[in-house]
Amino acid sequence: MFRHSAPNGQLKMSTLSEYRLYGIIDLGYIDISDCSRIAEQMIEGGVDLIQLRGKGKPIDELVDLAAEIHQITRRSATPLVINDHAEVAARIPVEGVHVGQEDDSILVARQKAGRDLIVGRSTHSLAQARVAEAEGADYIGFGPIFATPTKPDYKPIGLGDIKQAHLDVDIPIFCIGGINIDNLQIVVDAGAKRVVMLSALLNAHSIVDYARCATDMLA
Ligand code: TZP
Ligand code: MG
Repeated sequence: MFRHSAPNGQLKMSTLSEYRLYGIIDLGYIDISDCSRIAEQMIEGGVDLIQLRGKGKPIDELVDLAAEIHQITRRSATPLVINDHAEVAARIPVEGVHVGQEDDSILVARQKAGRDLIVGRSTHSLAQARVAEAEGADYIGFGPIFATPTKPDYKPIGLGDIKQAHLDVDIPIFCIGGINIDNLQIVVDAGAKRVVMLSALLNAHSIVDYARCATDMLA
């Protein structure tokens, strides 16, 4: 159970498994000056969980940005997760960190953050999914399902293992990679309950409408 306080003092209790749509604010797609507005639009559209991804950005810059975005996400008690850099979570009270296969272990990420928080892991196979659960991840990303310009070097794993992943692993699974409104239904039909959308959301004409459509399809 993940517990966090809404600013009105009420304790909001949610399980990660209730979340359906995970949005990523990726600085490779948008300008730093747009981050707060995009976070607001994601929340208005019903995005359940937001990640800040800033590949190659200096830690101090990510710390400042995380603080700014957290002012927004905390109002609706939407968890904010920092990609790669648990040290940001040691300085800003964000709700989580996300680590890939080549990043810190789950344990090291928790140690660097210095407190109990959500730790997610990227996985690209059933074997990696099982290991991530055994290592104590709170959720996994599973993919890339489809080829994606966001991670052009990664070979897509396709739809075939999604059902088995849900049988093998008890922690929440967020399917990721090339997912958009046009292919979401086949991802759901393949067994997905939760998805990450990055470029599809950030490139949407209306992030609010796009996210609402996706959350309806995942309901
Ligand atoms: N990890 C696996 S695929 C991926 C990440 C970060 C990229 C997802 O981005 P998009 O634009 O939704 O394909
Ligand atoms: Mg990473």
